[in-house]
Amino acid sequence: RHKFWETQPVGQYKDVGDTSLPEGPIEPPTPLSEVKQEPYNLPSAYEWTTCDMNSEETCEEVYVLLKNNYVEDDENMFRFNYSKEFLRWALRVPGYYQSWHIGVRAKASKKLVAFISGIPARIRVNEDVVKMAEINFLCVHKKLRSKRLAPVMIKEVTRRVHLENIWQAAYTAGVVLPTPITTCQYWHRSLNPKKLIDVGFSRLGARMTMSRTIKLYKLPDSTITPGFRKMELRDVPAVTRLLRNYLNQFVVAPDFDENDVEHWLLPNDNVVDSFLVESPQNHEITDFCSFYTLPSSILGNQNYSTLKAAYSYYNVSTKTPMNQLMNDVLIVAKQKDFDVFNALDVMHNETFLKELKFGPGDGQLHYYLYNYRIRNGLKPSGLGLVLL
Ligand code: MYA
Ligand code: JJ1
Repeated sequence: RHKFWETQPVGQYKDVGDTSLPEGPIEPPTPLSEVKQEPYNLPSAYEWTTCDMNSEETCEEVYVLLKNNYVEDDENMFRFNYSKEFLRWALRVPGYYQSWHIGVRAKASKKLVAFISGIPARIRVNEDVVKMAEINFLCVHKKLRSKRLAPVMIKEVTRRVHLENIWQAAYTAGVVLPTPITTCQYWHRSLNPKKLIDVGFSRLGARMTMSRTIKLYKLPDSTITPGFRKMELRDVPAVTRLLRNYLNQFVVAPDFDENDVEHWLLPNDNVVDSFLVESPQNHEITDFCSFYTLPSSILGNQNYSTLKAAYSYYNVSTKTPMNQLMNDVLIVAKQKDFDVFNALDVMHNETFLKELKFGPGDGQLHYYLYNYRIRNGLKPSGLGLVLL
């Protein structure tokens, strides 16, 4: 059934539920001298290219490929439209390898027709911190689909990850592959219900009028929690402590240091927004919340071309109730003109989703590890990891 994935060191369907298999790497590392030194072969009309995301021109090419060919919903009404700024942030991370930003070009035209990327990360699984690659932005041009290009790209990124002496990876996908460590549900909180209904993102509920719907989703004009403010550079040490302590309780979570927090969580215009609660009494930082900006193109609507979506990222509450904290972040997102606020049922998100009027979407997100077996089934609430 999975001609490619059956050959890979990932949890296989036949092994699901086999408790005799040990947790940890599925196969041991091989000596670096035994890692294949040359790239895998592509069909002869195509060639590998390493994408320099510092180059405005290359970044634009990756952006355009994804804008026209990346992930869509099941009815092909929306397509992710990651901005160039976002792609630079997502790929030029602390300690990144340019060799893991891999493109495929048509030899004749030099047009970029496929892409896959990896970034380095330390991911803790139970007690073990494992060096991994996070694989994302796998994309093959619509005209080149179903030609088995994706397996070649996955093998090539795997080879280049191995060359850096890294043997595990984490990735997410909307499709089911062998075999998810857990499956998460997308939830959506309408901020601009009229537009969402007009573009077919949501529908008027039974016995609901437009004006009742608008009233239902109305939010206060300004945030409520005293001491709620934007995160700044000087907050990096305190936020790192708060977040590390919080992420400790999850089975799978990133092992963030101050450098990582500065990169991933310090506000970056139109890419990532972060807020915290600083106690007005003792100036202690007690709570934190964040979201990233990922618009989608609206396919074939007369009136609108983009859906402005915010995605819940890392949130920590120790003093402000999670509901109140997230209500404040919804207020900020509304102020910033987002149409919808999206979240997965990971970490403690279930504690606020229903109360804050999120509804389940029609999409799921499956989480995977490459060459690492997790013994016990993991619930979404055991996941402390959000991939972009
Ligand atoms: S998830 C986002 C993926 N991108 C999209 O959905 C964008 C729109 N779609 C496309 O561009 C194409 O449909 C893609 C497949 C490129 C997805 N992850 O070439 P094919 C398997 C893994 O004929 P195409 C993200 O970016 C499929 O089961 N495998 O198919 C994370 C089949 O194998 P098998 C996938 O449709 C990516 C084979 O590919 C995916 O032309 C993580 C068919 O190939 C998928 N999303 O192209 C990648 N979709 O026969 C894995 C299909 O066995 C990383 N397939 O069923 C693994 C870790 C690597 C590093 C390891 C380091 C140690
Ligand atoms: O956004 C998604 N679904 C929306 C739109 C559905 C349009 C028709 N298919 C949705 N809307 C309902 C909202 C409603 C608001 C009021 C309350 C009730 C709910 O459900 C879905 C997620 O639900 N998104 C996708 O399908 C996009 C792909 C998701 C997989 C992503 C894979 C990414 C890989 C990255 O590595």
